[in-house]
Amino acid sequence: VIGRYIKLDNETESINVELNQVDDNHIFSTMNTDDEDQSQLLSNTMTASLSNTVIVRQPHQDTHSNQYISNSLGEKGQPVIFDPNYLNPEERQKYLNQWNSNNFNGYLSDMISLHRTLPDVRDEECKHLNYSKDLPETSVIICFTDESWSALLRTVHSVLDRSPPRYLREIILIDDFSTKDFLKQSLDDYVATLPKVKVFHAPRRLGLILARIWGAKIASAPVLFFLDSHCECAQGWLEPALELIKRDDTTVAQPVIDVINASTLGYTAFQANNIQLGGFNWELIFDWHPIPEREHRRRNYQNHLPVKSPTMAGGLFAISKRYFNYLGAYDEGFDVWGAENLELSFKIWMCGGTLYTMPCSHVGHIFRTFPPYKIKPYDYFKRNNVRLAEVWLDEYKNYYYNSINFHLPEFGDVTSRKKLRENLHCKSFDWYLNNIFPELFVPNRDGIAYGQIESRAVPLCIHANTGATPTRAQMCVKYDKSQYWILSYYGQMRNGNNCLRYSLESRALTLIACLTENVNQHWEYTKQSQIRHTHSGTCLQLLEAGLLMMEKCKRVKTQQWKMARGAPP
Ligand code: LR7
Ligand code: MN
Repeated sequence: VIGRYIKLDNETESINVELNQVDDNHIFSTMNTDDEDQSQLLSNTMTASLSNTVIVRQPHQDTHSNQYISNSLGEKGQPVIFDPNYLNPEERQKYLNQWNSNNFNGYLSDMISLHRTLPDVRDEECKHLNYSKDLPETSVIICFTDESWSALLRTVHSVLDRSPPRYLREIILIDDFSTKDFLKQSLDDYVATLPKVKVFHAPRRLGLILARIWGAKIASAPVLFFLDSHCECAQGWLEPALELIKRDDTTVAQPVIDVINASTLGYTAFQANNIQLGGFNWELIFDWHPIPEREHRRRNYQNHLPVKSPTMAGGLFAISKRYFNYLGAYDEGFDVWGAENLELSFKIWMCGGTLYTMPCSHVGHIFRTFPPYKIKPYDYFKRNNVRLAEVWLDEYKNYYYNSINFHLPEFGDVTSRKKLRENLHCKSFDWYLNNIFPELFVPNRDGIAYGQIESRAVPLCIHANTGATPTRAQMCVKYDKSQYWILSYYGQMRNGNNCLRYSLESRALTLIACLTENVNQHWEYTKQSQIRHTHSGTCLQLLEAGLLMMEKCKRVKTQQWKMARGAPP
């Protein structure tokens, strides 16, 4: 703390704030104000009086105790509202460079303590659980390429600071051929001062998947815990996984992945009654789903108990080293990034294991819109996915191939992976879908009407426009994906993974991501060929120029639509 109050320009009043120095260039205040004018004035005054400084405001108070908890930046995982306009040109350039090289606010990250505190975000029930006294040891494996210095080391310190030492054998850092200089000698030097941490520099770019396989080979503890290189482990993150794996080493456990905001670095936790489970769609893209009712029931509505998850996000999970190797680690033909998370998820379930999400274990992850590192000039994600589909999806692979128009890239040899599946006597993908992920939409199982929806009044077809634009009818075009619909058994009118939605409040007919059990997305195709919205009891009607409206149901041609009944072929 370098000061306590500041006089404002108008000289008549002074505000009592704490001024804290971060380093030579940065001072921030913990003044709690929602008054924009006041804070603006304060910032101006300070920038004028203290040259070469930036003011960042940390406006949040801890609402529970109603007092300031922290007096330094980002502590308790609080968001920092950061205004780059107060930076001098040189600092501002650094700030922009950090965004460019990380796709998150690396400049702010560098100002926050590597040991910053986080609140104990666990549900009350979690805090009173008793764990075995002799849990297995773990090797934490963190692969990175050109990661931000502070984000990487905050990940490392959060592991060191919040793991019971007797359960942490080592932290293995795999540097996947980074180009940034500070990730070489300086990192080695820094890490040499830390207990249990080792860095290994790859001699060439391995890609995330081979880097992980390498890390797993080096690891000496019976449990592997993988993390991304921009995470923060919260209080009690480790024990729940070790407990599950100790009981049964074919159990794979993932923490709740909390959100660290890419610009404010604020930490937001998911409460146990609100966590999301991993799924995927037929483009083989990972997605999130709410916990289905069947899982609530199985757990007797006890939110803190582990939840069976159909898939994993991929970056953050614990697995026994023995079981990881038994399952054949990852397909070494996967390049750079992607598909490995679904491969491991399918293998776990189909080959006799269990995949849980643990509501009592929390790890934050900086979510960003796209990765910043150099990528190869071909679609490795697609190639990885084709390998995945060939080996694990059986006849269901055609749904994926359909989504890429059956344009299969060269995907190499998958014989050894098929052999692996055979040797392990794994169950079928059909079994997986029916038993582990029954919520997934399977076109030929769950469709009751399909194809184009053509008006009986004029030759126009309902056309899918995503986003806020209302859905309209256009000239019918055969084989156009935007005109291919499936009415599901559950009443969804689907175009790919998007569903037709009508809300009485907004009176808008739009297309958004499908959600099961959402009344606004529930439709019927009636005997009179109407498309009826169940909740509002209205029918889809064609107006002039392809405009669509929901109207009172009546026998008019403009409310009649041709659609093929039965499941799609
Ligand atoms: O070539 C590479 N070499 C690497 O070492 C590419 C990446 N990496 C490192 C990278 O520095 C990072 O630490 O691998 C890690 C993952 O890459 P990210 O953070 O750029 O990707 P992501 O968070 O979007 O990736 C999610 O999906 C990936 C698919 O391959 C991996 O499984 C990631 O681990 C996974 N991240 C998570 O599950 C965290 C939650 C995000 C979600 C959903
Ligand atoms: Mn990540």
